[in-house]
Amino acid sequence: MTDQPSPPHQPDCLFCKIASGDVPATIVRETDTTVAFRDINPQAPTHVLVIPRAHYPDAASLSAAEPAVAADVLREAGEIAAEEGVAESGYRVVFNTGSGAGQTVFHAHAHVLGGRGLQWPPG
Ligand code: D5M
Repeated sequence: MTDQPSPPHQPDCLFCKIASGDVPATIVRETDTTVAFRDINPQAPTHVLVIPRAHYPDAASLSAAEPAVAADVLREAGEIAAEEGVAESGYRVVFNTGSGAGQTVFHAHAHVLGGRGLQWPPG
């Protein structure tokens, strides 16, 4: 039994429910601090989301509060790219931050996109 505080959790958050297993998802990797699953609306042949188990509304608030977990999310993104076979051809890690940038789920998440040519600048 440890006295560590539970990570922040928001009962009505979709990604908190995926992290806890209350909502099903196609999980590709899990660690003590992160969960990675396939995006329900893939924008590329590889499109995986990496989330912290803890609830923070976006990447900036996650990295301010728990920089080690933000680093875990980035490390997992790289591991997934390697496992999915897109690391050599190139891939993108995206944190949409704020509704003006297209964020629709307000639980921090990295999109890992690869397996096709990706345009720059992004739309
Ligand atoms: O990205 C939010 C992403 O979350 C978007 O690409 C769809 C994805 N999404 C939404 N619901 C689900 C479920 N249930 N499983 C898997 N993926 C899901 P954003 O950057 O906030 O626009």
